[in-house]
Amino acid sequence: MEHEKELGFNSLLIHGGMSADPLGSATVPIYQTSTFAFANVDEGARCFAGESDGYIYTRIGNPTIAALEKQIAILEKGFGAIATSSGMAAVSTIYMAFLKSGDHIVSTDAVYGPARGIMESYFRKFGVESTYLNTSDLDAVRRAIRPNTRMLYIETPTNPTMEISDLEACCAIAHEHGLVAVVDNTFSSPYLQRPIELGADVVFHSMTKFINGHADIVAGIIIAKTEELYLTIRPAMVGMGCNMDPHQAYMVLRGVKTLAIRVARAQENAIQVADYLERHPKVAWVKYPGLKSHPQYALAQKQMDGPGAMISFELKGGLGAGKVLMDNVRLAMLAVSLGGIETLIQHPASMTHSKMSRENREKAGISDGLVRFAVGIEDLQDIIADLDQALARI
Ligand code: LCS
Repeated sequence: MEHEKELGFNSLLIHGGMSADPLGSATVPIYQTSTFAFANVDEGARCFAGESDGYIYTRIGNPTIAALEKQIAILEKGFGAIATSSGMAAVSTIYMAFLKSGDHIVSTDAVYGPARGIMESYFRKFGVESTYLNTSDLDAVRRAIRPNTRMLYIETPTNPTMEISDLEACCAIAHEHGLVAVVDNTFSSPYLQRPIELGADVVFHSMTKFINGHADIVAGIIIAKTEELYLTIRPAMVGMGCNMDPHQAYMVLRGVKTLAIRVARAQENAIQVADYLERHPKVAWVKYPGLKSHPQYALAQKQMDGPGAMISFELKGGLGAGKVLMDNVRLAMLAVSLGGIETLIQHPASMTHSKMSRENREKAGISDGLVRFAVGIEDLQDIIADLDQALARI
């Protein structure tokens, strides 16, 4: 569309990145093909030389995937985006694109478990060093930077501790030291937080979560602030074969259209659920950026357009009580993942973050009793009634 710059967020969700289809299709067609025919040898050579924008091969690029990349780049205010097969493919691509043997990365301790796991296993094997710390402590971030530090990788809010890092300040520190500032924006989605506006160089998502939002697809995407960054990341994705499939792209294009109404509704529910939990006599603590008791409540108000739909909490009875709760919910599904239309509950210490050492989990604030609650878009009274009946069994 010509006038994209003037459109609001909701209109961009529907029209952003859409080009007029020659046959008038209202949706982006699925180009379910592995390869594309060239008109002649010279045209093929021009495509490979980058002198023509014709498509070559779906691992390198595909019109359905390109439409999604354009859409998300617009929403995140980046130069361009690179879709990947999963959120973890996005993480691997980013590491591979920017890090080399001898480099060092500083990152959030309560980052999504496997993002830290592959750094501390595979990338360490290739000589990449890492320091994980609470990136909401800016002095600690400054102190951790070494002459060989290349990347500051922030997740905010964190999975599952709901800690918030000051993106503007963290990105400024990164740039003072010549580091690339990478932000995992999965928990907020571009509807609630746009890190590039706050200084990030590279943003990524597990689109498995809010962006697709229907628990039927695993997918990821990386958004680059500049053309130079885009051209650094894209070949790493293509070379490692981390590409998305056209059908997957179509599903996400379908899901993203309702991002704003889904997140707004789930958030409305979450605000009430967090309040309910905080008042419940069997609950020890609740961590939700929309509660005044959250240690970074003011920062969340400043850098996010809303507190989102993820809550973590612990019961007074610790892990034992948490297990009774998780085994007795009926509406909420006991399952990992988040950001879908349905309410999910899970136990990070034995599930999403079970591969972390106990020591690292404790340092990152992931206690054994921590329960993570991903609020869906069901009726609020049903979500609360479900928690109520399960809590009554403790
Ligand atoms: N970043 C964050 C913040 C995530 O929560 C996840 C997945 C990823 C990256 C990786 O994305 P994926 O490859 O799964 O698309 N988080 C999950 C979770 O909390 N439960 O199940 C998966």
